[in-house]
Amino acid sequence: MMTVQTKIGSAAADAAQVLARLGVSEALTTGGNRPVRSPVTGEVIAHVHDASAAQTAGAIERAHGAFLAWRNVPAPRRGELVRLFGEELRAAKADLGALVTLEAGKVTSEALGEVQEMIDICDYAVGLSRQLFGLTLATERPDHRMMETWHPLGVVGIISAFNFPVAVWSWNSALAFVCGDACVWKPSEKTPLTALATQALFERACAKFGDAPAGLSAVVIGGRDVGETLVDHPKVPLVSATGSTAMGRAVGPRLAQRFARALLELGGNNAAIVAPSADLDLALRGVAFAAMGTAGQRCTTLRRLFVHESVYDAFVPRLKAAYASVKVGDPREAGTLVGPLIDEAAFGLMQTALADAKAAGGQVQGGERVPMGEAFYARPAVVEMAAQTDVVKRETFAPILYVMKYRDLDEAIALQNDVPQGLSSSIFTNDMREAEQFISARGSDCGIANVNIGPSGAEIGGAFGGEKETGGGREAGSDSWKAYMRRATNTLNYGKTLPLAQGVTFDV
Ligand code: UN1
Repeated sequence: MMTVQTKIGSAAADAAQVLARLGVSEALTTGGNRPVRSPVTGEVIAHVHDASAAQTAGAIERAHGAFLAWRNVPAPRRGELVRLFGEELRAAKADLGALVTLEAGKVTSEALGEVQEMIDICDYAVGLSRQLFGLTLATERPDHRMMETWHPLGVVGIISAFNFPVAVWSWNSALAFVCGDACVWKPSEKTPLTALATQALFERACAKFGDAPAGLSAVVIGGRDVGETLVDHPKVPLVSATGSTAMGRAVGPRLAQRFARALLELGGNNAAIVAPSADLDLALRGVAFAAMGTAGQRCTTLRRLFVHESVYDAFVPRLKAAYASVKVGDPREAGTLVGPLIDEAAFGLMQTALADAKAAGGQVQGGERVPMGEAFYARPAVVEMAAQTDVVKRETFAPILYVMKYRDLDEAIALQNDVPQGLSSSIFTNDMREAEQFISARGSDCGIANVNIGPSGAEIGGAFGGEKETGGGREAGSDSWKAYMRRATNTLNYGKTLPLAQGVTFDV
C-alpha cells in the first residue's frame, strides 16, 4: 500500500487559529449540533449550530427590515460598503483562503483564487453601483416620455454549494447589496465555517461603513428545512441556488408556486473538443487544469473530451502520462495539484461511475483511493470510451475524464450537446472556421463556450451560468445585476391633453 504523509490532528488546530484571526466568535463554532469535517484529514474541526425554522424566519424578517432602509440609500453609497468589504477580503485573503482549503479541500492556489474571485466581484459591484441604468424609450404620444427605472427587489436568499463555498455567495451578494437588497445565506452543510468567516468580515466592513442597517446580511446554517424556509418565505422574492440538478428540481417549482424568482446554477457535464489543428501543448495544459483542478469538483469541470482521430494517438498518451504524474495529496503542501474529495459519499459515487464505465467497455486509468487517514483522496481517472454511454452523460462530481475519438466536427458538436446539462464547453483549434462554428448558433448549446481555453475558470466579468438542466440562471458580470432588481416602466405626460395609446378614444 502506498504511504502518504498525513497531518492528522493539525486541521482542527489550524482551523481554530484561522477562525479566531478572521473574527469568528468561538461560540459559533463550538458546542453546536452539527459537526464540520475537514476533507483534508477527515477530522471534525468544529461543531456549528443549526438555525431553527423560527430563527431562519427571524433572520428573513430582520433582513426585510434592513432592506426597507437600505433601498433608500443612494446606490453609490451602497457601493461604498461593498468597497470596504472588498478591502477586508484583501486583508484577510491568506486566512480565508486557508479556511477554504481546510473546509473544502482546495489546494492553496485555488483557495486563494476563490477569495480573489470575491475581491474581483466586489470591485465590479462598486463600479456597477454608479451604472444601474435604465432605458429611455420612444413613445407614440406627443409630449410624453417613457422610461425604465430599476428598483431594489427585497431579500435575496442564497443557497450555496461546498465546492465554491464563498465565491458564489459573493457573486450574488456583492451585486445584491449595490442593487439595494438584503441577503440571507444558507451555506452548504459541508462548509459553514467559511460562511461564518465571510459574515464576520462583512460585519467588520459594516462597522467601518457606520450606518448599514442591522440584519442586511445573515447566515443561517442547517439542512433541508432551513433551505425550505428560505424558499417558501413570502418576504424572499428571489432565491439564488447553486447545487445539484435534483436540488434545483425541488427548489424551482416551490418558488414558481408563489411566483418568486429562481436563479439556478445546477449541474454541468462539460466537454472539450481537441481538433486536428489544435496546439497540443496548450490543449494538454487546458485539459489537465479543467479536468483535474479542484479534484474534479467544479460545476465547470471538464468531464468529456472528444479528440479528433488524427491527433488521438499523439495526444491521449501524453494526457494519460500527465494523469499518472500529477501530485495528489494534502492541499496545503506545495506542489499538490489534486486535493481530497469532499467526503466518503463523493468517493463512493466516483467508484460507482468507474465501475459503470468499465461495464460499458471503458478503459480506466487511475481512480484508486490514495490512503491518507480518514480522508478520501483519489487519483484522477481518465477513461477511454468507445461511445458516449449513459455513465458519460451523467454528472459525477469527481475527477473522471471520459475520452472519446471523433471523425467529423458536426458529429463531435452533436455529441457534446447530447447531454441533459448545458453549462460550459470548449474547443481547441487553430482553424478559424471550426472556432466560429463552435460558438455559432449551430455550435455549443451551453451558457459558456470557449476557444483554446478549457471550460472552467471563468472570470467574473462575464455572465456565468448555463442552459437546460443547468437551470438557466446567470450570475456575476454583464447584465446579471438585473436579476436582483425590479424593473418599472414609467410613462410621463408633460402635455395638456390626454392622447391614448393605440389611438383609442374615450371622451367623457
Ligand atoms: C462552480 O463550480 O460552482 O468558472 C463555480 C469557474 C469558477 C466558478 C465555478 N470561476 O470554474
